[in-house]
Amino acid sequence: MIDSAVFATRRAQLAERVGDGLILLPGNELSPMNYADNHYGFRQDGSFRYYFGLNIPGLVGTIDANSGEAYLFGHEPTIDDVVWTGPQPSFRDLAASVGVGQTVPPALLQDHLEAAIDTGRPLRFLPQYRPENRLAFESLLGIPAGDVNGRADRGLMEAVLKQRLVKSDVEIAEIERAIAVSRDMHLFAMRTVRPGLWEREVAGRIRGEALASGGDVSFPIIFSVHGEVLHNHAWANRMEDGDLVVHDSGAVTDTGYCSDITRTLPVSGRFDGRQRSAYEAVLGAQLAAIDAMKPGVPFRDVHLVAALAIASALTDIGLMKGDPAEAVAAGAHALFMPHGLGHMMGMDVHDGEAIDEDLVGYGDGFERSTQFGLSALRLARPLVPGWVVTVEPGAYFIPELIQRWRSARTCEDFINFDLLESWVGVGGIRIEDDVLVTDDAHRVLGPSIPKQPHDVEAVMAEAADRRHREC
Ligand SMILES: [Mn+2]
Repeated sequence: MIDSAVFATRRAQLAERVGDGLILLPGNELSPMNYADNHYGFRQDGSFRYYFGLNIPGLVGTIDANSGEAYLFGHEPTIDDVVWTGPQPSFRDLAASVGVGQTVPPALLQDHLEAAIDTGRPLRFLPQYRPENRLAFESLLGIPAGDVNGRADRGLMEAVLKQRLVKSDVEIAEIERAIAVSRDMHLFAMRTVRPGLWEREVAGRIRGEALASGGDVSFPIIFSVHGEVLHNHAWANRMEDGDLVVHDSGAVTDTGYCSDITRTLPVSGRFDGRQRSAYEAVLGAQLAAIDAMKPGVPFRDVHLVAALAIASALTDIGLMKGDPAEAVAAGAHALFMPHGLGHMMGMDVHDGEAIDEDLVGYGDGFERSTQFGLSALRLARPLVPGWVVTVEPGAYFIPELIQRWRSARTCEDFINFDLLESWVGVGGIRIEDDVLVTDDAHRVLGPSIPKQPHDVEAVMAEAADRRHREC
């Protein structure tokens, strides 16, 4: 439960920053799965929840930027609502719990918006990622659904991001609560993974940990022995001795804050020689990158610290050759790590990207690179105290990519393709933690989750021992 004054203060700050006009912030609706009344679990829009707190579908909030007044549009529960979903608190009380005194029936929303437009003041809204909200805008405002995002208000987008990306102590505490759930999810996986189990047998129960905490997963769980497929949501493989399994998952708390943590486990319970050397390359890169984080340092530079650490370690292994710094400048490391080092995290697992990915991560003189790998970096600009950023380097052995680079002779001065071909099958490794930028440096958030190879192996071995004793 977050105090009502927190939401009132956020709205007042936004109104002051934006200055004039009416700010329109629609919440999310329930999304149907396969027919209208059978819907997916509800997930509120991040910006609506940040300013209006309520985790209920079908609401709309407005903030008058001139007067600072806020309105919530929704209806009082009907007897039908009570019959089907049980006794409900009154809408007026819910609005009061987030500091809003003015509740208005949804039928009056159009008049409210038109009254503002008639006075010649701007109506300001964010880009809408849900099609039903774009359709609602079409019928409310007469803007064709396909044009809605083009008419989003740049000043509002910047003001909301400036506010949402810098986390308060209350928000950091909520994120750490989500990471505590992540810890349960990861320890469960470490204690359960073994040869012969199907990925889905573990992934389904990992989600159970998130649900049992009172929240849910913050995004679909990635749990796969094909970790080289970066966003593999299938869980369709049987885990075999000698496999590595990438487990990238997160929780969302009942207050709407996320975690996003990745660990990579040896299915056998012990890393073999090649797995260990590649794992240590990734872990070394993650620790070096975290160490480089402090206010004012561009996250692009932190990404390059990780890239250089991976290139250096892979050169020691013999998979890369030549000067590691030159290899990174040429983009050769991206054969192994084709993604960016991390992203903002908060109420959304990619915080702020629902508003605009480039506005979150670029600007301040930073432009997105076109180089393969670096072009996938979502955040480049200098770090600011209060930001929470994921740090998630990886190393992957992607057969199709290796083949393509080999036949095109891409970066051949830096890659030992002959040795590399014998590594196809190792799969992928990623290690991710959530890091707060503090006033002078950084802090890795949450309770610690084993990531040193011997710590991961110890958790797995202890669980295996217990299983044997119970047999
Ligand atoms: Mn992530």
